[in-house]
Amino acid sequence: MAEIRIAKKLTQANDEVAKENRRKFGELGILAVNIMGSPGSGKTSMLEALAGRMQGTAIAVIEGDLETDRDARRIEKAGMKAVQITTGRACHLDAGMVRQGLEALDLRGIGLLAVENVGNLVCPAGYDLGEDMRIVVSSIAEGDDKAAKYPPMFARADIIVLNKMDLLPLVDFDMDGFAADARAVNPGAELFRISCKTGEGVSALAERLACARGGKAGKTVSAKPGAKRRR
Ligand SMILES: Nc1nc2c(ncn2[C@@H]2O[C@H](COP(=O)(O)OP(=O)(O)OP(=O)(O)O)[C@@H](O)[C@H]2O)c(=O)[nH]1
Ligand SMILES: [Mg+2]
Repeated sequence: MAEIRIAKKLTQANDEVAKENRRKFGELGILAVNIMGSPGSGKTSMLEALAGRMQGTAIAVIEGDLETDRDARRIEKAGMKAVQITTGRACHLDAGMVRQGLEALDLRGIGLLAVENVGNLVCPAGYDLGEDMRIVVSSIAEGDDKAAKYPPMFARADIIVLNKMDLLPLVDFDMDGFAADARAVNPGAELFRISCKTGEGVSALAERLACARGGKAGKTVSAKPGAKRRR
């Protein structure tokens, strides 16, 4: 019982900081995107692929990993600003970590802030970071059953990205089954099929994000407390 009470308090504290983050993104007109998915699904690769296709939108990235700054270095190499948060043992980012990341970034001129969450299909789903949009990256290599087996992660996604489409001829993957499971768990989510290796589908995703960013920048202050979230 005591453990349950503590967990509730922690989540409430997280939600307060998430609100502050959301307010800040609203004031700055920045689209904040929380990118989640299994280790190796292609979260960093997707950001690298998007970088060259989002002309006119400067991207900054908060990278979350248990150890190393390898992903942040990849992001900088691709021309984006980056800050690495190493969580040690924590299997997800929380709103306080994102706030710390924001303090370390120069956000002037930034249109899109991407938060690459710790690779994990379970824990990150439970934490609001103050984001506008959630993207779950799954991949052909992981198998077609992930939406059905990890529903909380997929249920809260605005966009589901199915990456590594180039591997489809090599892997037994039931595309219709994956799409049906995703629809059953989350009928409102948009599905993008991409390959970071060949570039297939990445431009369409870039256009979708640019459009969302345009909508956000057009609002004066969009981060009102209690603003609509599909939670
Ligand atoms: N064939 C193929 N390989 C890909 C594709 N996208 C990513 N990869 C490879 O998949 C591996 C993992 O990609 P990352 O982008 O590092 O994955 P990640 O989700 O950021 O991984 P973590 O940060 O460890 O959770 C790398 O070897 C990539 O080169 C793709 O579209 N096709
Ligand atoms: Mg990564």
